[in-house]
Amino acid sequence: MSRPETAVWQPTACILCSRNCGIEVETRDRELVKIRGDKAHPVSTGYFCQKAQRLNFYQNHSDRLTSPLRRRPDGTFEEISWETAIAEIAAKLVALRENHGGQSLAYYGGGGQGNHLGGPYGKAFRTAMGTANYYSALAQEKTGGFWVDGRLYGRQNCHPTEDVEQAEVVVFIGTNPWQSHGIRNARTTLIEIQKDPNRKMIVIDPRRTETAALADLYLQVRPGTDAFLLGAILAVMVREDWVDHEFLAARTTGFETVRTMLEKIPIEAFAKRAGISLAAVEEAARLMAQAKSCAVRTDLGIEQTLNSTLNAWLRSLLFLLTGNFGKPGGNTFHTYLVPLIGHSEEGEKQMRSAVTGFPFITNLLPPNILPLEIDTDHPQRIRGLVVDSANPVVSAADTNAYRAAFAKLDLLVVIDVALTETAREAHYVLPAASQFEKWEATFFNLEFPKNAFHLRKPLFDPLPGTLPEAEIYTRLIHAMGALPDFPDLKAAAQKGRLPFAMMFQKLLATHPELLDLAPVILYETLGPTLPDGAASAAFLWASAHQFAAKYPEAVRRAGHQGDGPMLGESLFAAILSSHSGTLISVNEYEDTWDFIRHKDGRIHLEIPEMVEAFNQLDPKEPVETNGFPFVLVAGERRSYNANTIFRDPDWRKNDREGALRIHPEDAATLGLVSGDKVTCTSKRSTVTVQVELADSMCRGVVMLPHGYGLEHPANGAGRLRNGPRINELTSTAEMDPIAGTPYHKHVPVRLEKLA
Ligand SMILES: Nc1nc2c(c(=O)[nH]1)N[C@H]1C(S)=C(S)[C@@H](COP(=O)(O)OP(=O)(O)OC[C@H]3O[C@@H](n4cnc5c(=O)[nH]c(N)nc54)[C@H](O)[C@@H]3O)O[C@H]1N2
Ligand SMILES: Nc1nc2c(c(=O)[nH]1)N[C@H]1C(S)=C(S)[C@@H](COP(=O)(O)OP(=O)(O)OC[C@H]3O[C@@H](n4cnc5c(=O)[nH]c(N)nc54)[C@H](O)[C@@H]3O)O[C@H]1N2
Ligand code: SF4
Ligand SMILES: [Mo]
Repeated sequence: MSRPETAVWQPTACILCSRNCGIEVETRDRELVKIRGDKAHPVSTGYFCQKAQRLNFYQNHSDRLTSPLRRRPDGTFEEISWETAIAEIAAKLVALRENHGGQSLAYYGGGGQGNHLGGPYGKAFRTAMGTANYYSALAQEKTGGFWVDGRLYGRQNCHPTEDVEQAEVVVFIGTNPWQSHGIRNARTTLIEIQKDPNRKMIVIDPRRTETAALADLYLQVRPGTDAFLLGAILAVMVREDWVDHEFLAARTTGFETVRTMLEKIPIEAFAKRAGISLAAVEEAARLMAQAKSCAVRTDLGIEQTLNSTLNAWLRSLLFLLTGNFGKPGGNTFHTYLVPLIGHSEEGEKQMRSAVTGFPFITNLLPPNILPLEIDTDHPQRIRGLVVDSANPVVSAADTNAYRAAFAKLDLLVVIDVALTETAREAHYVLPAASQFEKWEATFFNLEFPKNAFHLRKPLFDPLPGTLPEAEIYTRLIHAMGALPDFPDLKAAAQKGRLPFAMMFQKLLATHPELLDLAPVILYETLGPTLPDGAASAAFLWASAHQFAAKYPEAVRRAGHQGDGPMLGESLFAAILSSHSGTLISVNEYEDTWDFIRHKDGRIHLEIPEMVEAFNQLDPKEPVETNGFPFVLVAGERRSYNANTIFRDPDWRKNDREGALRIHPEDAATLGLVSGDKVTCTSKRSTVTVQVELADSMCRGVVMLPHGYGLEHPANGAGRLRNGPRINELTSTAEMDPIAGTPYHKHVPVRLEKLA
């Protein structure tokens, strides 16, 4: 094909982080040739970062899969047809379910940074498998926070977001949005805050990050001590009576317990334990409490470390005690078109994993326990696992434990676009169409007061041999005998959505057991009637109706019209036709209180388990290093890493080897200069890395980037590994007791210079 005279720019989104910025792409053949921000995207409005420029390395590389693969006894793979693959996998899943119960099956992944449209199909597939076992990367980071939200607000999916853009004071704790983004149009937003003399930025991070360099107040916290620091800040607020009594009285319960708890602590000793002066703690408390508005944004730095769940409670108390909730520039809830998470009951109805008895949070189990749930003689162990859109062999704690456990499985199926490290362990590998080859969407729609949804149209046909997840799961569910045919519904769909809606509602009313299969039913019935092959978006029709029924005013404020079901129809029509994304809801701040799910409509500040954990904090200096004098932060976000989404190291424009950052004085004691090689040894293993001296580091702390250690074909023969595989160093045992979130940011290590 010759290149068209005028470039055709097509809208889609970047798939590298939760922002999913709208982009426009100029394509040639199957290449993404030029990329620019899409000004029509309702949230990102033209913004995008340097990583998006490299997206062609995701779309086109030599590890793309083009055929289902089956492992031979000698460990090599053979190509098989889709028919064979689906039939054999389905038969094996059904046999495992019948012989050992659905409990013996599990599912891992179900959507990365940009590909969530397959998620509901994965859920239907879990129904067919008869299992609730769902492992997800979200349980490597956010589940402690979700659990806290459940207690504070009544349901684990009452999720607060942060209005960084309007806040007078912005607090970033354990996050580096300059590199990781996570907030809207991060770099522009950060620079705006920095330039505005009336606004202040507080950053709490052991490394003077790119974000910290812009801060008005930077607190170089010792790794793993945020609970002490946040406790000290909160205690100052209470001591000075810098709390919002009006808000606390009107909206919350349990303040007295929290106050008593905070009044008891030795503030200066807590501050000292965190490596921060009392004056700086007082200044932070004053800035947050006295601002007209203050928003708190936290991420992995307090989640993947000691006291993960406790940290989530304390950070919530920062905005709740100061009354910075449900108002502009504070923290607020948001709507969800398709909920990213659910809710797990506690108490008598608490669901637990079979072997370790670990509780589900938001219907998820933590990857840290998965090897233990497999690699055991327990009769209810996991024997069959399906992994979709994840690479746990490198991205979950303890690569070697994962490998050993996966070798024990009767069946491991991996659905991915690439032959990953996890796929190499599988019995079957199923090739998915890439995110630019199918209809896609992200469910990271966490904005308030204006929330948006972006259904993306494919840029290309599926690479020959690949299928979208919707089709893969539907075929599997059929082959498992779990999906009836619905000729009448199909016929009704051909006549129009109104007759279809009536029949569909009647079907679910008479067969409520089909509710969990609704996405596949809609895919097969309504799906074929949608324009441009958008069948896999069919379940959004139901989502749009539910959403419009729940938030009619907010949907109308977003510009959609109609009453009753017509509002849902017009929302769905807008989602289908606006290829750069569309506003779905515009809320008023008063709506915040309707999101609370406690019966009394209040925020319950007191969480007994958290009060107890807080009371156990001991500010005395720990002395034991047990031969591991450094704390390794395993998994920093930098300018050229993006989880394990890119496999070809040529995508990186710098930091090709993924250097170990170390403070120059620490380096001097080991006789190291930048570029030297060292071994980095933890309790679990040793990796060899290159060092980079960095003044931004704090003494005693070293950092390695996330997402390295992937293999790629070498020129010539064999495969090469690019950079350190950090999860060889981490341990499944090092995790939060409540949420099971790993201590990736707190790995004790020693370093030795290589000759
Ligand atoms: N460039 C890039 N961006 C990404 C990604 C990527 O791979 N690359 N991944 C995306 C994903 S999946 C996620 S979840 C987000 C994560 O985004 P972030 O959480 O912002 O990223 P990290 O760099 O992992 O960790 C944030 C900060 O925590 C600090 N930290 C370490 N230990 C501690 C501690 O004990 N206390 C405190 N207060 N801070 C500590 C680190 O120094 C680091 O600056 O990034 C997303 N964006
Ligand atoms: N030590 C340490 N470990 C960490 C972290 C850390 O900071 N330190 N960070 C953690 C965090 S926050 C996260 S989110 C996880 C991320 O780790 P994972 O949950 O493993 O997710 P990704 O690395 O994003 O892997 C995405 C996979 O999806 C595949 N993929 C891409 N597009 C598609 C598609 O359309 N369909 C299908 N089926 N597959 C697709 C990619 O090829 C890749 O294999 O890592 C965690 N692991
Ligand atoms: S990596 Fe994140 S911030 Fe950068 S363009 Fe992609 S989605 Fe936007
Ligand atoms: Mo993440």
